[in-house]
Amino acid sequence: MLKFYFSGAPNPTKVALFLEEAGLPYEPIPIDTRKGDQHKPAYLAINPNAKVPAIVDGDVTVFDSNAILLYLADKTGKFLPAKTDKARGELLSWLMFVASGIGPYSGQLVHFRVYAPEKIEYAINRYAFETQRHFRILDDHLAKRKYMLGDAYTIVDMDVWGWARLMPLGENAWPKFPNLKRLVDEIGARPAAQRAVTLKDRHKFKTEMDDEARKAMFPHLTEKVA
Ligand SMILES: N[C@@H](CCC(=O)N[C@@H](CS)C(=O)NCC(=O)O)C(=O)O
Repeated sequence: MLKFYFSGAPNPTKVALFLEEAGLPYEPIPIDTRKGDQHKPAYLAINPNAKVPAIVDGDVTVFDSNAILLYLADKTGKFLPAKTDKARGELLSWLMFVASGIGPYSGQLVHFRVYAPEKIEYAINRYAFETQRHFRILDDHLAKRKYMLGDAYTIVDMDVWGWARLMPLGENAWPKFPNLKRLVDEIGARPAAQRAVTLKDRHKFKTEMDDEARKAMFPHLTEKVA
C-alpha cells in the first residue's frame, strides 16, 4: 500500500486532500518534525530534503507536495485538466507558481512573523508584500473562472488550498481576496478536505515549540553561515 509520510502542516495536507479525494488506499506514517523525525537516516533515504510530505508507492519514491500531486494525478488520471498541450501548459505553470511562490513566501512570512527570535520589520514586510502579491494574482485569476484551470476541480486547486486556507497574511486579509475565499471555502466544505485536515488527529504530534523543536526545524539558530 502507498505510504504517506505526513504531519499536519500545509504541504502534507494538500497531498492528504488528493489521497482522500481520489479514494486511494494509503498508510499514513507520521513524521513529527518538532521531534526531529525528518532528520532520521531512514526518512532521509526517502526525502533527502528532510521535509514532509513524501510518498513511497511500490518502488517509486516522490518527495515535495507539488511533485507528489502531479505524480498521483498522472498515475490515476484524476483531477487533471483536458489532455491538450494548452491545458498541460497551464497546469504546469500554476503548479510551479504555487511551488515557487505561494509556498515559500507564505512559509517565510510565518517564520519571520511568528518564529524568528527578533522581529525584523524589513523581512516581515518583504515577505508580507510578496505573499500578498502572489495571493492577488490567484484572486484576479479566480475572478474570471470557477477553478484555477477553468470549469474543473484539479490538483492546482488542491495545491492552492494547502496554504491559502491558513491565510498567512492573517484572517483580516480575507476581504482582499474574495474569489480565493470562495474557492477555499468550497474546497474546505468537501468531505475529503475535512478528512485531510483531521488526519493529523490520529497521531499525537508534538505541539510545543521548545529547544528540541527549534533545533530540529531551525538549525540555522546554532550554525552561522553568513
Ligand atoms: N517544497 C516542499 C516544502 C516542504 C516543507 O517545507 N515542509 C514543511 C512542512 S509544510 C516541513 O517539513 N517542515 C519541517 C522542517 O522544516 O524541518 C513541499 O512542497 O513539499
